[in-house]
Amino acid sequence: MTKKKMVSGITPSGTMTLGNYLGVVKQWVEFQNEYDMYIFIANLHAITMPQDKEKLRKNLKEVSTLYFACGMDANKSTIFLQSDVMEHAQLGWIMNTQSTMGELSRMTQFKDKSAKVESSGKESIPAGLFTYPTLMAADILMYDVDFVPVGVDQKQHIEIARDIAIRMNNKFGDLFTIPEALITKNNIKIMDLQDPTKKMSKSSTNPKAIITMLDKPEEIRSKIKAAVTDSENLIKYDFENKPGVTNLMNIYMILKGITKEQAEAHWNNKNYKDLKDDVAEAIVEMITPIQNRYNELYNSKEMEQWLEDGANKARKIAYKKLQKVQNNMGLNYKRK
Ligand code: ATP
Ligand code: LTN
Repeated sequence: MTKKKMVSGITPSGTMTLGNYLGVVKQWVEFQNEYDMYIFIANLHAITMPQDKEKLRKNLKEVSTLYFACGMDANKSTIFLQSDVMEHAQLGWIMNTQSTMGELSRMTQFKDKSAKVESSGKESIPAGLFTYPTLMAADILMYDVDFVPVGVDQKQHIEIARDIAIRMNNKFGDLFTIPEALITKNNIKIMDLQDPTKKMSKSSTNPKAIITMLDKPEEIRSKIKAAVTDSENLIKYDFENKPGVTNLMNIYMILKGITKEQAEAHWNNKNYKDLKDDVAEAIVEMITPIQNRYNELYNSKEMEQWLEDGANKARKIAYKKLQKVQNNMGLNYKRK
């Protein structure tokens, strides 16, 4: 039986966070045995926000190395840098012409990120931030995937990719498989440690608010110790009223693979210090082997080769898909 397919990626707009890892990467690693996976580093999406070129280079190398250190395996999955497969940008252009200003204007990510650029007062809003979902639609529709494993904040982008696919299939003949979003287990979002009503985000300007996959054990312990909770000293799963405590519980629950009830029982009659100590130790225990592997892989020829092989594999599929799209749309003069 042929395997079902999946595609996903992370933008190298900062160092991968614990949110990215627990939200998606951990699950990609588990899906590898069952699915045919296309996993890339979305560097073309990163430049939709202003980037410093040296920082971008560093971030992209860190994110790629972390993919492998976290357990993504080039022998099982197709792993590559988005810009190495040029067909993504070309199909992205085509998607641009097949989407509308109205549907792009409704994207909440655009509203949030453009507000951020505007409030910085330093830059104007890049047009690429507005058309971001059309490139993402190209990334997804290129590989005829069944599922797109992402965090809940990306759901709207998968929906627009589906809409574009349906519209183009109707107009130009059967071109694309209609993909489905596969949202993180229980829709859990890991929240900002200083403002637990906001998602933990790798482009956050406050380093204390996020845990990156490269933080040292002492940094992790001190950030968890300083995480915002409340004054009740009662460990209860209740996001509405106790977002800080619930966020820490979520982190522990995902790391240990336990339910809310088990977590509440575990901390019955314990205090916030116990909660924070347990959470910090669970993160350190998970992250240490990943960081050891990261140090072995960073600067290795082996990793460069994996990314090159991944791009070669992806390119073959992407080339064929782009040709078919162009043929069906009347863009080629030779073939029909
Ligand atoms: P940025 O700050 O640049 O927006 P980000 O940290 O939000 O970056 P993305 O690259 O946008 O990360 O997301 C990569 C994947 O990780 C997406 O599928 C996203 O839904 C998921 N993800 C990101 N942050 C979290 C989080 N805090 N909790 C759970 N999943 C997350
Ligand atoms: N927008 C996504 C990254 C991304 C992506 C994709 C995810 C770009 N192209 C295609 C899944 C499929 C994000 O997580 N910020």
